[in-house]
Amino acid sequence: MKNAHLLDLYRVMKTIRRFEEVGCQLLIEGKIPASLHTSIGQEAVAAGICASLSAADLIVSNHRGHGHCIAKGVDARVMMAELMGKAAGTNAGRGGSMHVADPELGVLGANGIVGAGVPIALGAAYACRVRNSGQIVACFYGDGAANEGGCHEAMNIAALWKLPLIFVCEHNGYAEMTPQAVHASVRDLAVRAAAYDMPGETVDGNDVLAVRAAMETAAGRARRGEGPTLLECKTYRMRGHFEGDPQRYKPAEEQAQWKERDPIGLFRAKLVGQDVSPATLDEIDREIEEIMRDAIAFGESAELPDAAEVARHVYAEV
Ligand SMILES: Cc1ncc(C[n+]2csc(CCOP(=O)(O)OP(=O)(O)O)c2C)c(N)n1
Repeated sequence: MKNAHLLDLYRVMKTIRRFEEVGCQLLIEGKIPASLHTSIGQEAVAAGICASLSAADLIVSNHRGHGHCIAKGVDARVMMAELMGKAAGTNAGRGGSMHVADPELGVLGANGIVGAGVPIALGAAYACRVRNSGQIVACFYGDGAANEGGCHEAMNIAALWKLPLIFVCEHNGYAEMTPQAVHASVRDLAVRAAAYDMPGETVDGNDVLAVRAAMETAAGRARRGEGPTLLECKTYRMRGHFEGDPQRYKPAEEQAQWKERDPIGLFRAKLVGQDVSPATLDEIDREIEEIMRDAIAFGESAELPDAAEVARHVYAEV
């Protein structure tokens, strides 16, 4: 892979990390008026999957969706404004962190209802087929969502109709506070793909190049009309389920082990090992800090929605 593409992956992952770290700080300061679910530790999944998508392709996200949206091209300023409930946000301040959407960029929406995005992605993939648009759809959902009935219904129909859909299961080990061993009968959720006669692969979700390679194959199949793929990306949520979660259910040793496998640290080391100079990466980091400063300033100076228009954008206007 060309160095420029590798640096893009680094840039996307680091932007997600810093966006969410900044978001955590703004939450403490009371500038974000809702709860925040970060994907810190899971950035390689968003970056690796979206690297194989074109601008026209579509994603469906979940309640932990900042990374997916950034990787698909949502502007940090507009998303920060949304998190702050401002009129300049992606959803005109009506959605907040869990509902970021930007259809122009192919982001069909984050979703606070666990598993609810999966049937939406199915519908989008069916629309791509009916319109013969050439687009494909990536659907991000968690290991908890993988047990929802709608997820299985969507997999069945997607496989039956060979729809251009990639099921991206972000297996971060927990559904809220429930460890995977307590909520799923299988260790590797990718084995469930066999029940629907589609390919399923378990990928190291902290290795952005592994995620990207698996997605390249899956996206190729989808584009050729060969149907869906289930990609289970094994990763780890390095912070709480929500900001403020004391995480008593996570063993300290487990947290320490995954800290060693921080996807950004791993990728940075790999790049430096491939003769990318640390100064080049530091320069990208500086650029990202500038983007964050700009996003905070944009969000803080943006207006709140006009109270007289409170019902606008809530119901469809026909
Ligand atoms: C239908 C539904 N059930 C329960 C909840 C409460 N809830 C919010 S997030 C969550 C866990 C989701 O786990 P997972 O899908 O693994 O995603 P993760 O939070 O690990 O990213 C639950 C149970 C919800 N929002 N919607």
